[in-house]
Amino acid sequence: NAVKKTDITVIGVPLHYGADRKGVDLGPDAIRGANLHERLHALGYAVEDAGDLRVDRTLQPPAPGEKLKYLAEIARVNKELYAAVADHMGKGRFPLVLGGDHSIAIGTIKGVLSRVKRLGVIWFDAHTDVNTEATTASGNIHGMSLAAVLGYGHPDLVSIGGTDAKLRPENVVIIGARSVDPGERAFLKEKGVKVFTMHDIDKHGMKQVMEDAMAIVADGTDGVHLSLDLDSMDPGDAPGVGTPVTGGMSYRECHFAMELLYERQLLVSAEVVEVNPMLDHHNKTAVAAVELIGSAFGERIL
Ligand code: HAR
Ligand code: MN
Ligand code: MN
Ligand code: MN
Repeated sequence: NAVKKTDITVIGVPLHYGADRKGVDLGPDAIRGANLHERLHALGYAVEDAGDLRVDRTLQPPAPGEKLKYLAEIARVNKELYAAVADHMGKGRFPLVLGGDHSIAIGTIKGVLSRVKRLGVIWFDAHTDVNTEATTASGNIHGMSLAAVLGYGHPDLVSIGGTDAKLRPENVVIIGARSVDPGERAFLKEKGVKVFTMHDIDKHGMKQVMEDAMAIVADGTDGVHLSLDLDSMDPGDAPGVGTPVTGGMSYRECHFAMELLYERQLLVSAEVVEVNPMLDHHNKTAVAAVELIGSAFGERIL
């Protein structure tokens, strides 16, 4: 069920509540508008678009200090996403989920877990998204999604898609981290999640980091999910994100990482998140996202 010669289903999730910042809900159409389908077609894939999940646009802002902002709607949308991903994968298709903010990783990964019990996850991000309501400073659920799929956090998030199939911390790697909260640092250490920080990329180079990362996520698993937060890239190359952090992965490093991923043929599913066209310049970040997807699906220079 690796990427090559697989039929792809695109699922849009125009959700911004996990970031509590407007614009990222326009991500799916910005990515489509950057010729996602044409690019995948040119590589020989059969692509179907399931359209966008419905999101309630009318919610009132949360009370100040709320630690799980918009929890009910985020949980509802993620449950629908879980079901959609499980359904399309059940038909032998490769789900490619377009965010939306990174809280949608909960629905995506739970859906994939329902089909691939021993799942590896490769999570590109400037952040590590392992806060819970106990540690978050912002109350933004997009900073809690990785913790939730590992089984930690609010029951309404953790229980999405059932709790039988579990993502195990030893099967997860984070790449590109450079903004980690104190509570997250403790969580990562305690649970044993391997993080390749920007320091590691600087020190060892992307080739070595990817080889080590892929060895970890491939070990004892039957497939790997790619969770690509565009803020993993340097804001100079990907300015259209809600929480930019300087000193990120360069355009070339990111491309190379995706090319190496394709070479290993590990992927069974992918999501691209946090593209915010309202903060972007000429759709640059969505274009970069589509180019990265192209590389992850086999595009080469020659
Ligand atoms: N760690 C911070 C928080 O919990 C920032 C979260 C992240 N933003 C994202 N996710 N785009 O990676 O609020
Ligand atoms: Mn993220
Ligand atoms: Mn991030
Ligand atoms: Mn390319």
